[in-house]
Amino acid sequence: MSGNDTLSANSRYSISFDDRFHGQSGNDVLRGQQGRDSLFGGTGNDHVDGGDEADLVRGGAGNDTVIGGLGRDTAVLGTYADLWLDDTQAGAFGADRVYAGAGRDTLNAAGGDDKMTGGFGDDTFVFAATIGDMVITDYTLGEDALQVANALWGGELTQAYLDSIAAVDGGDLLLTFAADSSLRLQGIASTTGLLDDITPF
Ligand SMILES: [Ca+2]
Repeated sequence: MSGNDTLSANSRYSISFDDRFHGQSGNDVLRGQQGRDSLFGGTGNDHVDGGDEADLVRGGAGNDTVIGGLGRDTAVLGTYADLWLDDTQAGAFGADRVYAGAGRDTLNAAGGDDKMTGGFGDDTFVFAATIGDMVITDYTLGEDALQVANALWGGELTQAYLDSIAAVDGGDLLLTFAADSSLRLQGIASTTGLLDDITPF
């Protein structure tokens, strides 16, 4: 398909419940709804929504909005400035794998045990109060940024407080907010400089 397409895969009418859409060029709206879907926005500024279950959602080139929905999704946001959104969900059920790719991306982690790679560009990772055990594989101090819900901080956000919830674990920096609520920054050895990257909200 080319042009600006709006597709909706309502798998109530699908035997397999598995849909595959390629939007190609144009600003496409792809909605997977139920089923294990494979959605690719292609070029253009696309809206790609996996819906329920474990989907493969890809934005392609352009400033895309990519939504995982429920289930353990794999997301490849593609080039340019993309936005990742997710449903609130807990633990392994919502353990998404997100590759943001090149560009200044914004990744909103609403819940689940997600693993995120920002890729090239200064990326912003946003953590709502409902996060599970999150991992960022390539966090870069002073370039990437963290927005963290006030509800996750058990005290005033100072360097001393940050140090009190931080631990170096296996070469990573692990921030533990509560049981089953943490953020692992792979390859980061200390909290030095991290406070300047964090915006509470
Ligand atoms: Ca990026």
